[in-house]
Amino acid sequence: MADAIEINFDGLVGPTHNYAGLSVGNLASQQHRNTVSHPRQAALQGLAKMKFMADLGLKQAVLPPQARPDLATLRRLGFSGNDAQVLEKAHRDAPQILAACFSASAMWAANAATVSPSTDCADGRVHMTAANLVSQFHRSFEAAHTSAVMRAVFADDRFFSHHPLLPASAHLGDEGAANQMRMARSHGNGGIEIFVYGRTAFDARAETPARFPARQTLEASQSVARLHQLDPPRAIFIQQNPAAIDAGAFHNDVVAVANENVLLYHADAFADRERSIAAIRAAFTRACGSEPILIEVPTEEISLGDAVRSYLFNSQLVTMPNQSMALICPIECQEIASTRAWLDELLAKGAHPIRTVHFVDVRQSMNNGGGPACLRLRVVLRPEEMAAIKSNIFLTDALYVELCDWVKRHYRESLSPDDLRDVKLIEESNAALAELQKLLGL
Ligand code: SUG
Repeated sequence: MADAIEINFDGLVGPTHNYAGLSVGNLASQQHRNTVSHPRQAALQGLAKMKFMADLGLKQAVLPPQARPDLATLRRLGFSGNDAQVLEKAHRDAPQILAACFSASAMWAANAATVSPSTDCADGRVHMTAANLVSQFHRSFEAAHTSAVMRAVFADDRFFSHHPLLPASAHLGDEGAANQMRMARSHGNGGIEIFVYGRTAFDARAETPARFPARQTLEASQSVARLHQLDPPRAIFIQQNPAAIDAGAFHNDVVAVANENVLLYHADAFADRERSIAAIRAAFTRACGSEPILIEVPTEEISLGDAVRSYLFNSQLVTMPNQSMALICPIECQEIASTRAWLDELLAKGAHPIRTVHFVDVRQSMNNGGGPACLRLRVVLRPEEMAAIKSNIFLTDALYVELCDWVKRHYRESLSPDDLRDVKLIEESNAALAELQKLLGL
């Protein structure tokens, strides 16, 4: 299946994008708590990134936002009456719960699911497990809807196998592809899947971060690998460095990114660095018959603090149509001296296939701890698998224009914390999503 390609499915930012400081351990989310957000700009920034990727010659698709506020969850928690009354009571008694139910966090599609390409799976189908996201309340109720969207988009069961969400328990906290990296000689070849977990749930003596929660458990990662029918030697489990989580790397994709045979990672990304790297190298070499290219960034060149501030490792590392690689970085990497210098040097020394670096502005998402790579879910598909997708979700020039126009007609320019009690926001969001559904043929 050498002709398989990678498609980036980006989450479209929803009309209620706001800053409520909901994610403990996510420094940007905490820093921007209760500041004014700009939903229209956020959505246009996301769309501009998608268009940029498509213009590079890469296949780009879009996933719809979810309906927010989640009134069903508010009612489940005892807020009653008509919609306006539910908002008013929640705003008065539990403003953080109201904000959680308004969160547009489904935009970070890297947390939507874990996906294994058909070539990795014993039954030759693409396997998908939507993430339960149990570790953060506001993200936990994305899961059921995400699962439904995945089943609707990847509907043909000759090609796609969907697994139910893992049980909604802290023991099985699953954050999707943000904690999984795939490496192979090329996207179409069989490869290895590296699952990076934050803690071991069933071992009370295991090392855990001291300050911040470790969201992904080993037991969740192992379950996904089993469900996806991965060949055991090709599925490896590496613990994320608790110090990285404590420095604000709440997902592995804040400190590491892989593409085909290249792994770019911070020296402090993994617990027991030498053993972890040796395990990755050995598994890759055994499975792929050649050595991987491992680019380690030392702390002396980029501190963990700068890695988290810049989101350098949340860049998208992609294979270009001419087979070279490009790194699509958040614009913050250009503004921080250490990452800027490191990127200049990366391009100067060439023992790796990365030939170009581009910068994209997704600041509205970055303010909530979501960089370029957080916004997308990677799916490697063979031509016949791609042809089985019937909805109008692949980004063309025409769809891009339509989506920008749709955003400009429906999204507010800004949202402040107080706006979350405005019942008109519900009507506006519903109208926007109803129109989008038709536009995307979902
Ligand atoms: O889960 N932020 C998201 C950011 C997710 C980034 N994704 C990846 N690294 N793949 C999170 O912490 C902030 C919401 C708020 O504070 O309003 C938030 O949910």
